[in-house]
Amino acid sequence: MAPSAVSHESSPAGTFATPVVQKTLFQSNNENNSATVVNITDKPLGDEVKALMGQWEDNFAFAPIRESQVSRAMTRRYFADLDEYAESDIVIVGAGSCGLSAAYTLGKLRPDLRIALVEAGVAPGGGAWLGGQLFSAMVMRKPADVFLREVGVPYDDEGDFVVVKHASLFTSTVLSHVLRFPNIKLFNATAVEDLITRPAVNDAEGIRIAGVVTNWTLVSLHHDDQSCMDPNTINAPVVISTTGHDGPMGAFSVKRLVSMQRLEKLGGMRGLDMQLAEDAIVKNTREIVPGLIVGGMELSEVDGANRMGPTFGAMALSGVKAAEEALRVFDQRKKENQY
Ligand code: AHZ
Repeated sequence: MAPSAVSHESSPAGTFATPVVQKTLFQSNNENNSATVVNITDKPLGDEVKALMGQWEDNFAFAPIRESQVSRAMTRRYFADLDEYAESDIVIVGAGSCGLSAAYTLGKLRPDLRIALVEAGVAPGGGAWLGGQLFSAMVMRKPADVFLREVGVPYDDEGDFVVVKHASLFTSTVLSHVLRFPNIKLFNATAVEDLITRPAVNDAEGIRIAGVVTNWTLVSLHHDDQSCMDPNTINAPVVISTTGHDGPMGAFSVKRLVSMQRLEKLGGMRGLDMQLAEDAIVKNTREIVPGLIVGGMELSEVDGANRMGPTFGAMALSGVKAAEEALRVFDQRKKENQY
């Protein structure tokens, strides 16, 4: 038996079994086809937290700590991760709406693969913390509502499209799922500043992509005013690049393909046409050079596709397709990736 109302006069901690809800779970569709979720916010505040309340003066103290314990707890894990993920199976560059959706899909389909998610910003999520013009709501055209039900994000159904009440709810939910996968490591504040290449097995293809070159983003931003700050590397037979459209950090991998003369030129993202843009991005999400899958708005720069502005269904489903494409070529690229 558990108390149903929030009360400061709680039973002592340990009297009641406290259910731990690991994540929001999608249960079923209701008649309006909107997501019904078991939401952690539907649970009353837990007994353990309630037991703290009203006790701050007399019975409250943190457990003891020494600063070196904090330092070692962080650095030991980070350096172990750097060691483990130096050889990854798949690297995803950019943790915006497309990259996060790709990571989620891969995490679900292939718990056996080691997946590094490299994000230049301190805060993952790219442009998906707000809808258009800094408004809160996020619009997704159907059938991208399937992805919202998959990850457990509720929405209003408006017929041909659905609306999430705040874009941040989508981004934070997908991010929280991605971070829980034991085989995915997010390296944020870390920029991909080059691609690792190898001669392609098929000469006509010139090169294949065999990993990424990384640096702390703050270091990457200072190559012009500091001398020689060499990078780090992550080897992987498949890289998924989702760095967004051109901008200070965007379209990174495809611009690098042009400067290394593997692509003659970029098509350049075209003007806004929601109707055309979303289908084109999802349908054309693909491996553009052996070992390099490009998805999301980065692809619009390759193909000269339209932009869609503030409608995000194509980003979620381009992420799903990028994961599918990566798995389609994975065994072959892994076989080629012998040195
Ligand atoms: O920080 C970038 C962002 O989080 C990250 N990124 C860019 N270059 C990087 C690099 N190394 C590591 N060299 C890098 N990370 O990539 C992420 C891109 O996220 P995004 O939200 O910009 O791109 P997306 O394709 O996932 O979503 C695009 C959203 C847009 S823009 C748009 C329009 O203008 O029409 N419409 C939509 C839906």
